[in-house]
Parts: sequence; C-alpha cells; structure tokens
Amino acid sequence: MNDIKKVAAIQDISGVGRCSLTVIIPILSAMGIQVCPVTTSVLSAHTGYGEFVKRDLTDYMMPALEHYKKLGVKFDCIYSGFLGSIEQIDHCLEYFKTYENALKIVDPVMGDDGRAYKTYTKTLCERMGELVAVADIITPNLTEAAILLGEDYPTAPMRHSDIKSWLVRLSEKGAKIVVITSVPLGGGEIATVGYDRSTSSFWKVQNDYVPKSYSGSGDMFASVLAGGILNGDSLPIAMNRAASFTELSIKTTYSYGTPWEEGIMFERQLPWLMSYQVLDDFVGF
Ligand code: PXL
Repeated sequence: MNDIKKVAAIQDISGVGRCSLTVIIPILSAMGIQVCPVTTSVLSAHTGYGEFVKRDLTDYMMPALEHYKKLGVKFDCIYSGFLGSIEQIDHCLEYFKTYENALKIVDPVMGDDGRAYKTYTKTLCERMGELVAVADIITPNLTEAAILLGEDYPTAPMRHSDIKSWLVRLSEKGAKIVVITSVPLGGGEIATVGYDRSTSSFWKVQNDYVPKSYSGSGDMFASVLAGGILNGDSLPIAMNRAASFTELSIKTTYSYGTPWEEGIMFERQLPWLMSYQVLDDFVGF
C-alpha cells in the first residue's frame, strides 16, 4: 500500500542560504513524507543576501494546479511559506480551496527580529491575513504574530497571560492550531508556545538561548512540526520535536561560527529525525 503522505509545498528555492525548499524537502523526506514542490520562484540566494538573481514563477502556479487536478493527484497537506507577491497569495488560496480536505499549513513568513523583510510590503502583509484565515495550522514567529495582530513587537519579555491572549486572538482569525516561536518570557525563558482551539489547550516548550539567529530557522521549525503532525504526533510532541531539532541544528551551526546568511547546518542531524524518538519535554501552561 502506498501510505506515504504527500505535501504540496508552495515555496521558493534558493541556491545558497538554506531556506524554503532546500530545508523543507530533506526534512520531510527524512520524516517519511513526500514533498511535491510548487515552486514560486528560483533565487540564486535568499533575499537576506541583499543581492540575488531571481526568476519569478508566479505564472507557473495555476497551470501546475490544473495539471494536478487533471492527474487526480491527492495531497494530504498544502503548506505555504515565503511568498513574493499578491498574485502568489491568490494562487495559494486556490490551492487551499481545491484541496479542501488537505491539512492546510500556513507559515506566514513576513519578517524576523521585529522587522518585516524588505520584500514584504504592507499590502502583502495584509493579504497574508487571508491565508491565515483559511489555514488549519499557522506558525508565525513573534514578529509575524505582532504583524498579524497589528500589535507592536514586544521589547520586553511577555507575560503568560499576554502571549495566551495573542494565541487565542490569532486562532480567532481562523486556524485551529497556532504555534508561535521565539517568545521571550519572564526570567530569561525563551519558548515556543502553542494553542489548540478544539481542546482549549496551551502548550509550552522551552528553548535554550543562542546569541545568533540563522536564515531558514522558521522553515526548519515549521517543516518538522508539519511532519510530526502528519505522522500522528500530538501538538505538544510535534512542537517538542520541531523545537528540539531546530535547537540542535542552531547550536551545531553556532559552534562552527558560520555566517547567519548561510543558514542552519542540519545535514548531519537528519538521522535524528529518522529515529522518531518519543519526546516529553513540554508543559501545559
Ligand atoms: O526563510 C524565509 C525565506 C524564504 N525564502 C526566501 C527568503 C526568506 C527569508 O529571508 O529570502 C527567498
């Protein structure tokens, strides 16, 4: 029986810099899931390099969808990430509508460290809200959560009650499951927090502080989370798996002192994902 799950990953591919498809494909493959890329653009390097060569593939997205419909391809999950234009958001909405029974994961990639990426205009950020509204699961970092809620980026650690209210308000926009990464809490704690509206449950996984961030870490987190959920993990176990793999890979990268734009060294950690370890390093809060 062919029980390998299929994920349509609506994402770009960047030659260097380890983000989007160059992270998502190996991770989900290692977790036993087939990635079917819907490539939105090809870049020589991600936008964090400042200069890059780019070929936009917006006009490829709908013909590809028509072809998948003709072939009768069934996707178990549609997963969108970094997007380059309003048209690409419209096309993503079509994919979500077409595969209404698929698990809809939206990683609302828009920025980091309190700032929107240069390519993300105000309109593009607003339209990202439409994708968030049709998703089952969303995985914003704190910057993206603030943009989606129209809040200022918090400059001080957040109280539990405040981050819980952010999770609930984000979920009220549509998604049943909301996971926010890189949240500074009181006492120097940094955490990944999640909320499942169907059970009204809040979950927290602690992260060690590493004094450097790397491109593609959000893609890494979201793809491991997606793989975990598709493989039957509960929400806290999937969050724990995603946070642990990301932390392991970030610490490895930090130990080698490579530049942030080269992304996270994860290649040699992939066997950890294949072992499918049972995890219990999470708490309800
Ligand atoms: O990791 C997010 C991402 C994906 N794709 C491209 C990017 C970025 C972040 O900068 O530039 C092309």
